[in-house]
Amino acid sequence: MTHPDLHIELQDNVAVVRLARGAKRNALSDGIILALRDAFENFPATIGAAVIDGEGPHFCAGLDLSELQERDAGQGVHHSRMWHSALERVQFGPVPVIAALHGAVVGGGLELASACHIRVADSTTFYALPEGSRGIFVGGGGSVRIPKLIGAARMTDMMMTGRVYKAEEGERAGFAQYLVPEGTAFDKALELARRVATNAPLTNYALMHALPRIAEQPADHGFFTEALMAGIAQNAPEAKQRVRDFLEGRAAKVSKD
Ligand code: 1HE
Repeated sequence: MTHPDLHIELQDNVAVVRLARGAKRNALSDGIILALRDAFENFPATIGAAVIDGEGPHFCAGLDLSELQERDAGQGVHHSRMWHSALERVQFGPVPVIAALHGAVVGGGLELASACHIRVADSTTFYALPEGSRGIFVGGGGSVRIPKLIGAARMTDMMMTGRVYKAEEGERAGFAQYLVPEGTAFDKALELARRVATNAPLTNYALMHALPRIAEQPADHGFFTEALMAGIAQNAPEAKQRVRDFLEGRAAKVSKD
């Protein structure tokens, strides 16, 4: 499924997914959400990482509020579950996803960003959950994912008081792993995606699919899952080749520069 407000461009082994509804601050209509789900289900096997970006001065203004008005309770449940299935494909899909954040990252926009694996924010970024003041609740997985980034206490405060986090304090709170100058989030995200795409596929798979599950498990289960994943990863021919490359002086050393 394609959608005029979601542009997908394959740049070698990186997919660039761009919300393209700048006039409405990239507000997420049902059509965009379904197209997003579809995109992450159908990348060619050559794609090794993805970047999500937003057109114009804001990453995303969240749910398209103009679509909210006509829904009853049952439809609201199904609508939320639709968002869950789409963002589940982003988080647990085929490839790591880097979000390039700028301007408003609010409501469902923050829910989308929190389903990505790495968030790069430029200095214009701000984070908010206006659901609190609109009389609604998060519905795109935010209550599960956002506390994992910043803690339930901060999320409660944001929704109860309308608190807005600016770029720098947002990075300190845990929203983004990278803070970059204005206008450079996309370039940095693309650079990281290219690097991530060079990893052994099983390593990326372990980081996307095993690590978050291990984090949810009791410690003794987590250690056991870790051991299984470690054994599988190291058994791959690619892992053996990479270790051989290092031992024979062909691979880069770890460097702090
Ligand atoms: C929208 C939306 C939207 C803008 N749905 N149309 N999200 C919110 O509550 C955030 C609402 N938006 C804003 O607070 C502001 O628009 C922004 C801070 C993001 C940007 O401000 P600004 O001054 O750059 O733009 P603007 O003039 O407010 O908006 C430009 C147009 O986009 C305008 O339409 P126009 O026809 O008058 O030009 C806005 O109405 C429209 N627009 N945001 C629909 N969100 C799975 S559950 C998730 C629940 C939520 O996400 S709730 C939070 C929703």
